[in-house]
Amino acid sequence: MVKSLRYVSIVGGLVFGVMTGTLWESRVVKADAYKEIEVKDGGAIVGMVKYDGDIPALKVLKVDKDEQTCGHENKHSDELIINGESKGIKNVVVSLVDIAAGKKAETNASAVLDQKECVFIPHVLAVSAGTSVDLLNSDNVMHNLHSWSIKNPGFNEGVSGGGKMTKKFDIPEVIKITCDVHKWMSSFIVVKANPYFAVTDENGRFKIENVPTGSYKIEAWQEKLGKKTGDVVVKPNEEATADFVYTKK
Ligand SMILES: [Cu+2]
Repeated sequence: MVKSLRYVSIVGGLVFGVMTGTLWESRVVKADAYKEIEVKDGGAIVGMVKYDGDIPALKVLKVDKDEQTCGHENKHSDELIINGESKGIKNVVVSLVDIAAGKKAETNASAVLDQKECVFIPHVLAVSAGTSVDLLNSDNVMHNLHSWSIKNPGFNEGVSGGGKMTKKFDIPEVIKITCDVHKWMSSFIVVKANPYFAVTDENGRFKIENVPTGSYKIEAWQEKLGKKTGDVVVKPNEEATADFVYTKK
């Protein structure tokens, strides 16, 4: 059985701040680098992130530029997408915060953030630290990529129609990405210190696999609703459940 090391100080050391609408955090503990090991008889964590309360109406974003490409109708905001039936919340990043060692981070996997019909796809992209992300423009109009990063090198560059740029993200951080050409366009790249994370699907469900046996702190992050934490115990070759409920603010 793998003995899990817990760093309570990581949780205690989180300092939160809100700056230009972007949630950022500064970690006091930096020395506890994640270690890649072979995971034998790991377990999985599954769960659902749910909304409790009346589902708020989707915010309408005014499309007032490049309508031939972006569409003649206004767009709905992706900032809080709740399934009408299951009340599951889409695009919530669920992650383990205090895991010291585990599976290899897939930093070579191709991560893509596209701009298509003047919308970022996906709206929330989670990657392991050290991942290079391809930032695409699938439209025939000029877009811009503006990263509101604090720890990673920031950028604010135009990308022409059909163009692409690649940026590497080395430091764990929540980064808001906007296109300053089209004010309604926004997305997030969430850079994680370890590979134990998932983004919820349209039913609010997630699955994190190949987790070493042990007890962990698990965290959910949603751009409008903030963070929630819980505890989860993972047993060999079993599925543990971790559900989260956000109540109306
Ligand atoms: Cu744009």
